[in-house]
Amino acid sequence: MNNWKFWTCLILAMVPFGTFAQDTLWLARGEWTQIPDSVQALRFNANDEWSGVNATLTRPVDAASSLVVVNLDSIAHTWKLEAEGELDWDLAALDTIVLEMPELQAGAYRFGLTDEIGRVMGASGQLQIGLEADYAHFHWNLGDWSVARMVAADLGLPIAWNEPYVPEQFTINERTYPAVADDPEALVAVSLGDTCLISIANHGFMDHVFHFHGFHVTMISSSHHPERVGWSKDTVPIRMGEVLTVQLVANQVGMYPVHNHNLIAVTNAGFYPGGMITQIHVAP
Ligand SMILES: [Cu+2]
Repeated sequence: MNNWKFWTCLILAMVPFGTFAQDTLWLARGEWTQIPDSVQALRFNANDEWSGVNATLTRPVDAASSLVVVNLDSIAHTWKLEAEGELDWDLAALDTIVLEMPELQAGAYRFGLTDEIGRVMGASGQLQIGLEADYAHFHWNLGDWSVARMVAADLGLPIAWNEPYVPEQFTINERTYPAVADDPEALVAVSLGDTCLISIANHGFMDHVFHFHGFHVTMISSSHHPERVGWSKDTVPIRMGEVLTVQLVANQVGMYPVHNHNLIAVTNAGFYPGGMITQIHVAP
């Protein structure tokens, strides 16, 4: 090795791996209140304080990185990144591990717990690769929640998977409408002529379908339906476990709703309107 290569390697080796905005996730259990219910939930928090909302990871295209995961829960879990190669890790109780994240192509990916308790209690989020460069970017993590299942999971009891699934709450980024509209990541606020991206991940236990008023969106990426890339639609299905990215061109001013087309999913514990509703605001 010649001299400049030696020094370049030495300097690179001293740069800490993973100097990205969110390089640590804190897995914690805490109280999650969705009126009339209040249940224990699991989340990947953005810091060591309970937020009730799963943090989002962003990374550039084609750059390996590391991720620190701090398990503040008193039981072991299993963690998975749903990308090529299906990357799995074990998280021991109250342990901290460093995950080596591979280089990935542009798009959105799901990560989350894969053990039964972790899945039902809702610890899963999005990894966004190379989506922040050119456009404003929003994201919707979709969740459907059965209080009975969450209580059972919190107590360590088996989940009655064969019984009818009757979720009471339907969330975007762990919030129900109208609180969804207070989330700047979920409310699409742009100016006339802007182009923006929306990454949508279905972390729930049923399929969902979203109807956009006022706009057609163009499919940019899809984990389950890559053949749909390039389609322009005003109604977008998101299968269980699917993550996709759509592009929206704000070609008219105004306020427009976006909502789940399944009517039960636009209620909060049976009351309409609620659940999976957000809005697009286009300023002049
Ligand atoms: Cu509609």
